[in-house]
Amino acid sequence: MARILVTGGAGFIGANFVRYTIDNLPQHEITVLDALTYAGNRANLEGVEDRIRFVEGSIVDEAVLEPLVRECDVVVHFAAESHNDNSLEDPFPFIETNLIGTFRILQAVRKFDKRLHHISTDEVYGDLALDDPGKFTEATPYNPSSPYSASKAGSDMLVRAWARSFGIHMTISNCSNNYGPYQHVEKFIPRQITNVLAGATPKLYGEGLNVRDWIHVDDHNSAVHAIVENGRSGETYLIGADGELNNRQVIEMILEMLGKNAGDYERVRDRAGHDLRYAIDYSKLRDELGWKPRFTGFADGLRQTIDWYAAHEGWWRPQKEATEAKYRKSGQ
Ligand code: NAD
Ligand code: TDX
Repeated sequence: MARILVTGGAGFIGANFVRYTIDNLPQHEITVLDALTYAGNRANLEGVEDRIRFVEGSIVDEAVLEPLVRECDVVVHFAAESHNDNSLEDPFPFIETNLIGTFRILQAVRKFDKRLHHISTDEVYGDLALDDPGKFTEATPYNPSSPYSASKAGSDMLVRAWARSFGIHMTISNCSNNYGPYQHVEKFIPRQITNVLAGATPKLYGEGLNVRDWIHVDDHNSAVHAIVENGRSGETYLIGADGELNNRQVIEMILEMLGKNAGDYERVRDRAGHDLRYAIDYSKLRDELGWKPRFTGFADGLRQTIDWYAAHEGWWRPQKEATEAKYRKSGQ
């Protein structure tokens, strides 16, 4: 049994982590610390609230953070500003939460000698060419492109420095693009699903040839548990599930699964600095920890995700109009 402090536990991946833990590892005690930004939503924890302790507050706020870290065994740190497009419009919250917030967590785990698992992204490695046969590995040099990915790269570097300089017990995971229930409608897959459900046209950036390496959120979270339980302190593990597809393929699949013509989408302004391709080699995680993904068929996972959004209009409707208003302003 462990007392786990989950930062960002009211967001997409964090809330799924809480649910996954309650369903599969119910011996653990969970405290969620979440600032409930536009991306955080108490409704993501509906049905499990009585199984956890929920604290509303920011990881930047030492007065809130420190007692929670003191009382836990391990911090699983999901809290972040997570959307590339937002980081292009207004980078400051990314600097504050992803860098200063992670710094505060590091100081607290150092002070109370606690274990930290830091959740990060494959975007810290920059991008690969479309015709590059290679994939990212733990040895790929950092080369982030956007304010978001630079802030995550910086947070990873801080975690490594605190391990080397102060001997904190930590692991880091860098995961590829997640999909599944409770993902904010600003992100690619839920935006397109809810566009179709709302009678609007799906929006593809540029030519749509950019490749993302999709992983179901439950596979990300089972890998996080494998690392928290058996990962070696000081190590980084890449998490992926061999899910490479370009955006055009994904948008066409969504349209077809919802009974529309595959070509019923609109091309909009491309993202500035748009990364071309992400691809993960997860052999270290597989070979060292024996982890493997459960959702190996993207089409099945996507269908299940579409069904979830179709059945939960009351969850996504309140975010939809404000999100699309933001996109309209930036011509996307
Ligand atoms: P999200 O935006 O859905 O959720 C982020 C959560 O963090 C929200 O609940 C928000 O309220 C909370 N938060 C933000 N600032 C905070 C602060 N200062 N203090 C406390 N809580 C705060 O993001 P997500 O997609 O669930 O991503 C979670 C983590 O996983 C992030 O660290 C992200 O970089 C990483 N990641 C995401 C993906 C992906 O595909 N979504 C892939 C790899 C890694
Ligand atoms: O409307 C859209 N149309 C479109 O073509 C949106 C919102 C996105 N896109 C494209 C941009 C990307 O190539 O789809 C792809 C995926 O976009 P996002 O969902 O914004 O994800 P991405 O930028 O790849 O980053 C995601 O994966 C890595 C997460 O948001 C990050 O938090 C994570 O670190």
